[in-house]
Formats: sequence, structure tokens, C-alpha cells
Amino acid sequence: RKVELGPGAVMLHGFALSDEEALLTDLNAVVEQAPFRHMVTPGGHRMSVAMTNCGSLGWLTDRTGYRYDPIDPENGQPWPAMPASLLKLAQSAASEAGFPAFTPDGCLINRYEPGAKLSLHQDKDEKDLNQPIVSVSLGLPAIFLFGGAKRADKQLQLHLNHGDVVVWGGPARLFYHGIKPLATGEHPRLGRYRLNLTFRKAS
Ligand code: MD5
Ligand code: FE
Repeated sequence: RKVELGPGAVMLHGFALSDEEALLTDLNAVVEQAPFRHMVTPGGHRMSVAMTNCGSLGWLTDRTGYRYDPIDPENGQPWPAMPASLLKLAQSAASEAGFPAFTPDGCLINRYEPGAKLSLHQDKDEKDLNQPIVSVSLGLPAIFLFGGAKRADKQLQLHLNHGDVVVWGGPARLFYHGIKPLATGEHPRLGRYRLNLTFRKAS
């Protein structure tokens, strides 16, 4: 099922379920090479969401700011390559949403445990903001806050479930958004976690 959530935002319910086994196997291999870690914001706060990356550019935050970097600062090595199953999922979702030429060069992997949240923000560290972001939700469900172009705009609450994919393009690409503190639960495949993959063309 394809549902337009807002201007340029397309929900593909369950889109990641068709190749779930390959996706989870390949994700496990990425996380073995580049384990989840809690990064620090420029303001000095430890993020409740743990993160890692794959692909040629990874998103980072530390005391010096936010940036994309080809190297994992934990081990001085390049981020793991983007597995073919992940790239294929991102490109087929983008295509379904009207972006047939999407070529992501990075995938940020967010891991939420019960209580973890993501405060209201915009994604604008990428060079070409006309390129969409493809986000894939796995594991425990979350309540997503979908705002507008201004921080003060009213937010809609959306439930994101295991296998849901959202393509954020057009005006929605720059809308404020966040994730409410994750509720406790147990997912048959992912245990007490929610994972979110965001595929981005950073440069
Ligand atoms: C998440 N991650 O569920 C979300 C999914 C992040 C982040 O927000 O920055 O890692 S991506 C949601 C998104 C991306 C771009 C635009 C909009 C939403 N939007 O206009 O609402 O962990
Ligand atoms: Fe974001």
C-alpha cells in the first residue's frame, strides 16, 4: 500500500518485508564491523539513540559539529560498504515514490531502545536537498512526529511499524520531525530494539 503522508512524503507499508531475511543478515554483518555507539552532540549531550553507518559516507556528530565522513572515528577505517540488499531496497522504494535516479552514498543506522527518542530537527547536512531520503523502520513500533517547514508548525503523529518504508522528498524533505520515546516491547526478530535505516545522498 502506498500512501501520501504529506507534500512529497510517501509511505510504503511493509515494503521492506519482501527481502527481510537478506536485509537482517546483511545488517548484522555491518554492525559487526562498525558497532552501534552513542554519539555526542555539539552541545555535549550523549544521544539516547545509538548509531552506526554503512556506505562511502557516514553521518557523525561530536563536540565539533555534525558532518559526513568516509572514516569511522572509532576504528580509523572506512565505514562498511553498503550491502547490495540495502541498496536495492532503497532504490526500489525511491523509484516507487517517483525518484528513479536515487543513488545513496550513505546509510545511517539508528538503534532505539525503550525510552530512546529523537528530538524535533531537520535533516539538512546533505549537499543536494532535492535528493530524497529513504527511511526503513524495523523492530519495535515508534510514534513519529511529522511537523512542517517551521519548528512551531503543528505535528502529526504517525505510527511506524516493522517493514514500513517512507520516502521523504519534495517539500517534506526539509520538514521538522522527531521520534517519541520508544515504548517497551519485544519484537520477534529484533528483541527490545527499533532500528531505522536512512539512505541519503550526502554529497
Ligand atoms: C528515524 N531518523 O526514525 C528517523 C527517520 C534521522 C531521522 O530523523 O535524522 O536519522 S528519517 C525521517 C525524515 C527524514 C527526512 C525528512 C523527514 C523525515 N520529514 O520531512 O519528516 O530514526
Ligand atoms: Fe531526521
